[in-house]
Amino acid sequence: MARQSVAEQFVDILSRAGVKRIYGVVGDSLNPVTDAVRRSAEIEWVQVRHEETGAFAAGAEAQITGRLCACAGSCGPGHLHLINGLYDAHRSMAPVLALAAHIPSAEIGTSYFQETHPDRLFAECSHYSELISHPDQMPRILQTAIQHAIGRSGVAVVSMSGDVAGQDVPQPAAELALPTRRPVVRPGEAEIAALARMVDQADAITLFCGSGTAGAHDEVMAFAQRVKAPVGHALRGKEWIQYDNPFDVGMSGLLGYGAAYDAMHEAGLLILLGTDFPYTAFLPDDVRIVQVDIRPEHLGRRSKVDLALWGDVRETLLALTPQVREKTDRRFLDRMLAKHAEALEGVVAAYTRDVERHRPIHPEYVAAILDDEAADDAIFTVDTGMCTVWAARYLSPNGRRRLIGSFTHGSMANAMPQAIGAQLADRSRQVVSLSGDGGFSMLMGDLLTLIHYDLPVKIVLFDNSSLGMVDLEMLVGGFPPYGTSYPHTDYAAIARAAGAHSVRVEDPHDVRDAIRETLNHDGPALLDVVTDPNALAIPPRVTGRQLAGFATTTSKLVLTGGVGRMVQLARSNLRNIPRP
Ligand SMILES: Cc1ncc(C[n+]2csc(CCOP(=O)(O)OP(=O)(O)O)c2C)c(N)n1
Ligand SMILES: [Mg+2]
Repeated sequence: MARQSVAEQFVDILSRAGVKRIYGVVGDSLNPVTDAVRRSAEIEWVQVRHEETGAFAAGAEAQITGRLCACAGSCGPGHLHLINGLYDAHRSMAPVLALAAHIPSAEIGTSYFQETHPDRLFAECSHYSELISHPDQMPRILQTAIQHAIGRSGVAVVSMSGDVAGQDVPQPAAELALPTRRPVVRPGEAEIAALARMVDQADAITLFCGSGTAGAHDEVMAFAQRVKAPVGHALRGKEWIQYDNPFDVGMSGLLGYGAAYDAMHEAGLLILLGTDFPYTAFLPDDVRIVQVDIRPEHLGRRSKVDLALWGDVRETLLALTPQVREKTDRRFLDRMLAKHAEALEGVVAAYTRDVERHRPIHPEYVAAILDDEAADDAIFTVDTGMCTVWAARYLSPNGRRRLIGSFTHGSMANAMPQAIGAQLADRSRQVVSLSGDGGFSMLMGDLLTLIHYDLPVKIVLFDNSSLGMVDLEMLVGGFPPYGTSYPHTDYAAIARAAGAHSVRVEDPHDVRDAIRETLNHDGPALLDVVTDPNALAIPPRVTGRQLAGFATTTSKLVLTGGVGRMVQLARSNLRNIPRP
């Protein structure tokens, strides 16, 4: 049998684990690996302009496909550039394998040119970070890394010097047992029975859902129906829960809306389903709380819990629902649905006034039309900043659309890089990046990657010449805005010069046509919408201190956000309340 190099075996094992592409920038220390990729029929090298983009793209591809995805950086600065995107992937629980190439192995520890210690560097943003310093370590280290990334849903990093990658493996890899399917994890019978007792005893139950409810829409609805519970969600639960939901009371948190906060605080029993929602200020401390999570380390770390269940949400509800008595009293549910509809009606009225004539263009108007015009199975990637607010409030999930952002790590510049990974996973699907001008310009070089690979990503750029979210935070905190504004930039001209289709709009009357033209274009396209930097949204719960901040700066800048099509769901849920 022909001899195989460590690099060839590396690529071979990745492809057997389902990896389709490696995002990266080449470099001397990576050469044996990139050469093995060049000769591989299964794995493609995606040549990004900045390694951070590659890590974000791999993380997004993993979130869309559920498969292991990969990125690579050359020694020192090359892999250092991966780090922010890897933090995001890890905290989004995306299975990503990163290769951090290392300086020549004989030089490690001598402060050699470009020296870093990648196995230490990536320890915090991974489940596993190890150095392959001898060919004999292959294939076990790589297999272990893959098992960590898939099995524990997050990042694993393998560091390896180019000289090690270029050596022959002592023996061919045996068939490896690679875990590719998730197991069923259900709490024990005693725990399910204890929860069933608590549910039977409780009068007013609220469910609060996070990303752990992925794939459990029907089970959550069936349980809510049985116990007449309002259902709220965190941002990462939105795409899984906020559609076909007769129990919807909206979203809690800094960007929240509707009655989720009240439903959680006025309940007798609050059940947290697959959520690691970080803002303890929004969680009640005088309500009985049950938490269900697949990750035991998440249990009880945000609020006190009266009962903790270690298990998958869907499996837990499948076991629990038949064990609880059906409740007939809908009073709490109906009161919360009414409160929710009322809260949404209020903001709709505030937002819809004059918005078609408002100049500069109101960003909420853009988001509302985008929601209307985008495909039913679109993938939206959303920049951190005000775009997150508009996406949370205006994009309507339906069980087929996807919504990806940097919702836990909170990094800027995520959306366009994530769109690259989402689009490469499926070229035929509509992928729309909601980008802020600050975020877009941060990794703007990778607009060239879209063009290079002719990826039909649609970038909708909310161009407010400002770091708008921080402007708002300064205002809320009582600081005068500083360091937040940018000179006006014609991003459409930049995109056109780079080879993308582009449109710039400044008149609200042109927004719908421009969005249609952009979405219908058969190739990469950028829509530069000049938006109002002062279209601010305030969180529904602001503390006294924060309010003092508002009072000391100017309050007339403040506009509460609208809520788009959600109001229709709230209205129809109200209509569906059975009349006695
Ligand atoms: C990498 C990074 N740097 C800084 C921040 C702090 N930050 C959060 S949102 C934001 C402003 C984003 O501006 P832009 O992309 O233009 O969006 P806008 O809020 O204006 O819509 C900043 C600076 C961050 N989250 N991530
Ligand atoms: Mg901006």
